[in-house]
Formats: sequence, structure tokens, C-alpha cells
Amino acid sequence: MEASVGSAKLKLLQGDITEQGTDAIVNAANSSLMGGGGVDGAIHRKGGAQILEECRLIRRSLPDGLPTGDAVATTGGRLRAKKVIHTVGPVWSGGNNGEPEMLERAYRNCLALALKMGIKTISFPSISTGAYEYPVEKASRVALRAVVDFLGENTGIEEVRFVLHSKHDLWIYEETLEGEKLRY
Ligand code: AR6
Repeated sequence: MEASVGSAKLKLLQGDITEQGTDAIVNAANSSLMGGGGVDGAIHRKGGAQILEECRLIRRSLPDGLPTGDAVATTGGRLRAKKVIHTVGPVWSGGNNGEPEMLERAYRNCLALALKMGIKTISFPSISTGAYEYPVEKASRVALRAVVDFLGENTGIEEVRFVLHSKHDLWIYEETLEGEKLRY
């Protein structure tokens, strides 16, 4: 599915984020920036050791790790994307502990960093909805709202893709984008 937001394109597709040829892809990392499972594992495996080396350098100035909702960039290593933007989504703990605000911050900070770096096209995974157990329907509303708002407020990013791993997740994101749940 594709939508226009101002002069930018918003695309929803099913696939593997590590295969995207956008200028940047976003990693749903953890605070350590030292890798993990899910998207994080796939990105480090396919992108190679250079990504982890740059993460180690970043950690020198962030001894306590990357705070939830913040974003940093490294090379894309051997990936098609030249850059990886690493962010940390919130761990779901019922929904009344600031999770929506933290998730929104993660998307916005990735986009703000991308804009600053001159990145025109970027792919996002569904941050926090795997190991961090954020319910996907709720997350889709926060994610799409954050991106639509950002694109409405800023020019420079030409395309944002959501790359959903499963057909089910794609369907949820499509329903949210189409439905009453997200007016814009
Ligand atoms: N392409 C696109 N989406 C994917 C891919 C892929 N290659 N692989 C998994 N997904 P998760 P989180 C989907 O767990 O919830 C890691 O261990 C997946 O099905 O990757 O933010 C980190 O190191 C799910 O829908 O991220 C952290 O410790 C979504 O991506 C922790 O997991 C996000 O799942 C972060 O958890």
C-alpha cells in the first residue's frame, strides 16, 4: 500500500528490512547497541562487523548505553542501505508507563537524524512489537501517526517504508493507515 503525505511517499510492504535499498534502514536495537535477536540480529549478520565496530565507538561516549527513544547512526556495512539508524523502542509493560510517548520519540528521533544526515529514503521495522511485546495494533497507530506528523512538519525526506515481517502485521498497519484510527 502507498500513500502521499505532502510531497513524500509512505509505503507499507511485507519483507525483510535488511534487503531494502533505501538510503537508510532503522534497527530496533537495545540500549547496549551490541546486537541481539530479531531485526537487530539480522542487520548485524548481514551488514557485517563494521556496524558493530561503529556501535562500539558510539558506546565510548554513551557508557550507560543508548537511552530508550534516542537514535544514532552507523555505516550500513555490506547492506544495500548505506546507513543504519539504531534506536531503542520501549519494552511493553501494560501501556501506562510512557510506552506510547517513548515509541513516538524513537520514530521521530530516527527521522530527525535522517533529515540532518541528508537521507532521502528510509525503511522502518515495526519497532518494539517483537521481543519487546508492544501490541502491534497499538504500535501501528503510534508509528504511523509519528511518521505522518513528521512528514507534515518537515520537507526533505522523500520516502518512508514500513517493512513488516509478516502478512498479519502488514494487514494491521494497512488497516490503521486506511481506517478511522488515523485521520490526517
Ligand atoms: N525484517 C523486518 N522485520 C523483522 C525482521 C526483518 N529481517 N526480523 C524480525 N522482524 P524485534 P523489538 C520483525 O524483536 O520488539 C532484539 O533482540 C519482528 O517480527 O526485532 O523492538 C534487540 O536486540 C517484529 O515484528 O524488535 C532488542 O533486545 C519486529 O520486527 C530487542 O530485540 C520487531 O521485533 C528489541 O525488540
